[in-house]
Amino acid sequence: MTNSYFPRPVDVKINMATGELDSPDSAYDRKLSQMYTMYEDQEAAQKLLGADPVIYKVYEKKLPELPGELQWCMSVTLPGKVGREYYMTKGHYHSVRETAEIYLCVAGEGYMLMETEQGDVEIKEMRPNTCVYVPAYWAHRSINTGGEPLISFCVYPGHAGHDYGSIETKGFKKRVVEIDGKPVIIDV
Ligand code: PAN
Ligand code: ZN
Repeated sequence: MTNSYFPRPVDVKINMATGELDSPDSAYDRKLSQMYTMYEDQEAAQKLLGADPVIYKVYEKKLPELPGELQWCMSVTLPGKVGREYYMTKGHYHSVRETAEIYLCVAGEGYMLMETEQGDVEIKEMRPNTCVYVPAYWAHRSINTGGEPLISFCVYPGHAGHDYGSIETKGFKKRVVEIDGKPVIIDV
């Protein structure tokens, strides 16, 4: 090596039933107040804002944000709805668009909604032991359509970064809502 950067191995224990790590470097809760504008039903969102429920949690190990390294985390989307729309993550593109991600679902049920800037949309079911590959250039959002937390182990390139702005502005082209007690994918 020609510089002082030299990574060390890291190990961590994961509670697959809850998504918690024994020693996370970062653990955060995303509450409704931080994303309520993303929901279809703004009246329903406003009514829930007083209680300000946690929509999802992320437990991370902080690793070098460099090409060649990997970042990984546990993503836990809680069960619930805002109006008829299921709890979901904000969703994002990677700042470095040429970076992909793997999601291994370990618990719960739902969907991975993916979309490109050219307007292609794909949605894949998430169930325990389902592995979804999110290719480079695809924005991605987890949606929990079940009654238990939707828990995934996520791995992506160290330098990927997160671009939330594009999705905050334009949203996704599809939503997942409950109609007659069942999840239905609708156009926005
Ligand atoms: C995941 C997500 C996690 C939370 O680790 O960051 O599921 O979703 P948002 O980042 O959209 O709030 C990931 O895709 N990382 O790249
Ligand atoms: Zn990502």
